[in-house]
Amino acid sequence: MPSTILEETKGQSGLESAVPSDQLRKIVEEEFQKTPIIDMHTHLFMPSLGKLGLWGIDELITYHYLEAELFRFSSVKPDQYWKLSKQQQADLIWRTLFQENTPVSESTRGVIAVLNAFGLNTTAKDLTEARQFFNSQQLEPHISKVFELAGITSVVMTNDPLDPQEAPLWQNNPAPNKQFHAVLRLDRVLNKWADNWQTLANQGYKVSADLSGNTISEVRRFLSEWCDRMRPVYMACSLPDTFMFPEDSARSRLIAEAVLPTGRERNIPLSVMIGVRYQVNPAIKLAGDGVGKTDLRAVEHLCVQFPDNRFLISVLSRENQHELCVYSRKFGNLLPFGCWWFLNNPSIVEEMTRERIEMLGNSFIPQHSDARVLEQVIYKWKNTRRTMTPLFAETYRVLSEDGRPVSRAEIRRDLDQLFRTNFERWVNL
Ligand code: FIX
Ligand code: ZN
Repeated sequence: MPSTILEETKGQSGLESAVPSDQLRKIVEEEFQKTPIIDMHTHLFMPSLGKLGLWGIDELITYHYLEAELFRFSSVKPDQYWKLSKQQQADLIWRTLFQENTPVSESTRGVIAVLNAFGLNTTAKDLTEARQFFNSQQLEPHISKVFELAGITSVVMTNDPLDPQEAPLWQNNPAPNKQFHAVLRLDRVLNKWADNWQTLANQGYKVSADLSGNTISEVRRFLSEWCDRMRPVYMACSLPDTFMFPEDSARSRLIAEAVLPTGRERNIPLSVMIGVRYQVNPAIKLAGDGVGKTDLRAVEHLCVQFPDNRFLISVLSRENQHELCVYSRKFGNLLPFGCWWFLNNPSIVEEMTRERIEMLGNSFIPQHSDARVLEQVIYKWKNTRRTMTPLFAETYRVLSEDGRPVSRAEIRRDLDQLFRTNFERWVNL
């Protein structure tokens, strides 16, 4: 296993003809369109996990990003909104954000881009046409069509072994799907141990609230058995802005004594997504989470104390991005990824990606979609390509101006590295 990402890419250079500077934008665009992207963090589900997978117009419109925006424009109160049916909620959001107001926000524009990709009317008075279209789709061919339109080859799911709906499905050995990779998501175990240890006990693990007795070894057995069941590409957890490691908490002990040892044993990384202020407004449910600047010394301590573990790290606060780049320069076992959640806006994506290239070269993963609804990958990757193409082209223009032209093959290799092989290597895919 390579100790750092870069080691294995050395042999692939060797110049074809150099791309003239005025052609760089066009060549990057062409190559980026063909890059077989792996979307390394989503909330999508493979078909064999049934109704967990969200798709279609009503799910697109009632995405929690749009619900947050609805409550800014509409006089409808959250408790009134939750009493509506899914279709009534979608109709209200369509009327409010797409008819009575111009859909200029990143999230509303996203829905427009999806409708447009399927040749549907983007200014329709209501959702009748869109509903007819999506209701007439067969899921599996629709998934292939959506992945093709998005220009992605596979996605990484978010799978919760304590989710009352999802866990039983995994215990019935769902048919695997090579376009969907599993992840063992541990938010309930790590962030809410006091509320969830009983669920592990109900699954037959001899655990206790205070971590006494065999709890640690039983949690390791729990993790191992779920790794056998899911074959996850990584374990993952989102963490609050107040996260600190080490600390006197069940979470800190479980990370150090159960999760990371299992990660070493199974040679899979841990992904930590830090900086959420959970439920600052519970009235709007999933849309109610906020962001907070976090003390990234927790990351420093994890990387120092566990050099044989690999970490995938994303932080939610804009103010933490520079620090994360600096820590990534210090630790070869840290791979920063994505412009997560409230950062996934073109103005910030540009800023973050430029800084990461300047400080890390191509040794990071620029983006993930975080799609919760299947068709969202279409606009999220369209936006990413649109925002990053000029940025990559400018990077190459400056490099050639400094005396080192690049070839089409090198551009192709770099894009492949950023959006596929960096991830594949990190997770042994
Ligand atoms: O923790 C996460 O994986 C977050 O991405 C989600 O919880 C969040 O709700 C989301 O959808 C962000 O885009
Ligand atoms: Zn997510």
